[in-house]
Amino acid sequence: MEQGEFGGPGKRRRRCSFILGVLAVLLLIVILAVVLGLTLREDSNDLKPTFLNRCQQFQVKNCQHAWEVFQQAYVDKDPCNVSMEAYDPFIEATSFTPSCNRMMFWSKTKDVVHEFTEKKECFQTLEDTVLGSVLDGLTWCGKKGSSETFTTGCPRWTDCINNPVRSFWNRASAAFANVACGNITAMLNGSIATPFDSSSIFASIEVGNLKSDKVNNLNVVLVTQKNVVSNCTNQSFENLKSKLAEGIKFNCKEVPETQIQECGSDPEKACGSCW
Ligand SMILES: *[C@@H]1O[C@H](CO)[C@@H](O)[C@H](O)[C@H]1NC(C)=O
Ligand SMILES: *[C@@H]1O[C@H](CO)[C@@H](O)[C@H](O)[C@H]1NC(C)=O
Ligand SMILES: *[C@@H]1O[C@H](CO)[C@@H](O)[C@H](O)[C@H]1NC(C)=O
Ligand SMILES: *[C@@H]1O[C@H](CO)[C@@H](O)[C@H](O)[C@H]1NC(C)=O
Ligand SMILES: *[C@H]1O[C@@H](CO)[C@H](O)[C@@H](O)[C@@H]1NC(C)=O
Repeated sequence: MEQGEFGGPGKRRRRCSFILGVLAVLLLIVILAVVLGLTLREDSNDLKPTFLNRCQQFQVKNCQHAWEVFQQAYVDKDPCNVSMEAYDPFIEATSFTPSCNRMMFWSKTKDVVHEFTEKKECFQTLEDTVLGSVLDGLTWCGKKGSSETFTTGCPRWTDCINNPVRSFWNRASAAFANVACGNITAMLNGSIATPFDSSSIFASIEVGNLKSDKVNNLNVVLVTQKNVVSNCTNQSFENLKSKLAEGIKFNCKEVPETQIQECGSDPEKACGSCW
């Protein structure tokens, strides 16, 4: 036998330990996968405790009832056929009350707006209220013929229009806008070509639900970064104005992101004079 054809005894031993090494790694991967699989499966049952936990941070009379009517919106239904209206009982159960002059809307500025409202708790986004907080970041759906809630294998946002998560956010956004009062603020993105994007929830749901007998002013804060793409003269704001109920006044101001971040750390400015 030619040395090297199949490897000498030394090479064979090395190959042997190499194979053992590969087997050990494979075993580790299998163990990890099993452990991860179990953890993920546990997580999938987490919606109810998470919901109740978050709900109890707010003045909701009966969170258990809120959970039950929430579930009824999508359980035992085709996950692509859940309407906005299915969540009406949930909206009612939370008995959300607005904070006039402090309501903050946003579109394409998620990080900067939440960093700002969380730090000073003066302005309030939908996600800071009971309407949005209990389900922020979560996914859920039901299945025809089942009484369970699923958190995996659900349609994604764009898979179908009437999916449980999207319908929920549309309904909660409509409820938030419906009761908005006083001066309201909207943080929009000055780094994109169309800050008022007609496909956004802000444009397609919220603006149309603002009531002129409750809202005085809509103040747009157009957040700018290093490279300003759009300013307050952008044509899309004409579109916004045309969608506003008559009587609601429109203002727009370009504000650098750094200024908003600085205001977040100044309690007096965060509630008023930041822009
Ligand atoms: C969607 O649900 C409604 C009732 O919620 C029902 O009347 C309708 O037939 C359903 N559509 C489909 C395509 O399943
Ligand atoms: C505006 O949108 C761009 C592009 O999606 C993003 O990179 C940027 O961070 C956004 N600006 C703010 C203030 O959120
Ligand atoms: C509402 O906004 C208008 C115009 O920006 C301002 O004059 C008024 O003082 C504001 N009212 C409140 C309560 O903030
Ligand atoms: C606003 O943007 C337009 C182009 O979109 C530009 O012509 C104009 O000078 C800008 N205005 C200001 C005040 O920066
Ligand atoms: C802002 O307005 C929209 C129309 O609604 C245009 O399509 C954009 O091109 C415009 N943006 C800029 C930077 O001019």
